[in-house]
Amino acid sequence: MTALAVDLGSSSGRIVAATLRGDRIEEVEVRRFPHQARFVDGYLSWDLDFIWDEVVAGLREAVARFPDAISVSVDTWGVDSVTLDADDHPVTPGRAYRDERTTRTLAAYRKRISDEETWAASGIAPATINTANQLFAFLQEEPDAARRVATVLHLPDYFTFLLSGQKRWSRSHVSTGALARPGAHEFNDEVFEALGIPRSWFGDVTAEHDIVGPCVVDGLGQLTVVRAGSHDTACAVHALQRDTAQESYFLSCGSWSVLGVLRDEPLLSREAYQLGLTNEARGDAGLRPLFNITGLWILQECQRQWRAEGKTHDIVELIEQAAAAPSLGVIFNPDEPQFALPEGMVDRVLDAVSDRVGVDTLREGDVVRLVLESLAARYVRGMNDLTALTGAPATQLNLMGGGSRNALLCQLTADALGIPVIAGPNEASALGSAIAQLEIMGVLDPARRNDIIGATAHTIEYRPRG
Ligand code: LRH
Repeated sequence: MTALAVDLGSSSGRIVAATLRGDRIEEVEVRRFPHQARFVDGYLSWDLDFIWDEVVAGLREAVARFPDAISVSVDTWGVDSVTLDADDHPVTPGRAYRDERTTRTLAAYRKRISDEETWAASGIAPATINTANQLFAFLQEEPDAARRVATVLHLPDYFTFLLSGQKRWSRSHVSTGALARPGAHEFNDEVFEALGIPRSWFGDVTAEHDIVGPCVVDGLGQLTVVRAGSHDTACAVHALQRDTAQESYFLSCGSWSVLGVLRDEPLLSREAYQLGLTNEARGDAGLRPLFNITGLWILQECQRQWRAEGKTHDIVELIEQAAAAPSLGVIFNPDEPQFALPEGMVDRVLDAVSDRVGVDTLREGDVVRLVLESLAARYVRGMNDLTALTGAPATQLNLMGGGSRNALLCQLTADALGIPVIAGPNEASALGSAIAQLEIMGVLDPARRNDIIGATAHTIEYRPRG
């Protein structure tokens, strides 16, 4: 039996066919497409129609190649949503979380609800990217458009709606937006009221790991649409081999570095708030308290700049050069807001260290090493904070997602942490989605999950050097 995972990241999307064969899952990437937010009407926006066309084309290709495909589930990056009019058409292009409108409206937002209140109301770290901030900015800056809105769907729920005709508000994605109570089992009406966001735009929070209904798209009628975890990191942690005797610490490494731990209850202490922790939900009933750290986006943006300048930008070559480059002995803090913005990233990175090291002669490999060492140092701080909050020391860190293919990053992280890094699976979100789908469809017994992950994920252990 084959499950189809539609895994949409903020720089690329993929459709993966995952077939259960004995004690392992065989994955085939049927389609992958790059995409990027662009300015429309002065706002950084996603091309939802382009993404949807790619998803449908990928799914049609997948059912042609895998006639035993039974299910499909969509997961996406966090916090973004789609505003729909009464006829269910998007009112504006899908606005992107990196747009600076939420910075412009932040002071007004904080007058309505302070950072402490956001944390107390949702268990989510206050951040300008949060869905709550984005909808507030939308109301402030585009009031005419806002008047035409009948429904707001979170991004994966929008695509699930197009696939199935069913509108829902999936818990794991909802949890990223600061609109729900801690634990994200229900929306927090007080937040809606304080910000003036019409509660009627949303229904109730929907639990996941459930069947949605038959796929209504032409040619895809054999598929059952399921909710295997709507947020990409929720799917990724479903592909984490769990040792119930120890805390499961994870680092999901893509454009973002999502560093967290699996828990049943949120971590809601004042210290957790001060450290910037955020309590997001899993696809099952559990939680994943974590730090959202600006991650390989910094490197992706450097590559974009180098490509435009006609310099080396191939990731394999860059990592080789970085591995051969000596450490500069300085780092920068990836949490600084300038690293979250698009464009001119190489200059920003160099600016951040130019008072401590000569930057004029630095080559691409030196910059890549500087970025990776800075990320590794940030992970150390994050792990120290997490273990202080849980009270449970870490014996290893499971580094999953695309970053697990970056051997230098894995090794530098193991060296900096002083504990082994278990790298893989690299397509963690797609694998987690597929496992959950097969479980939901009754094809796979959840008791076999750890063994299936072990047999499927080609993990590599990086031991700390020195
Ligand atoms: C990673 C991620 C992360 C953040 C961001 C917006 O893809 O989901 O957890 O929420 O996207």
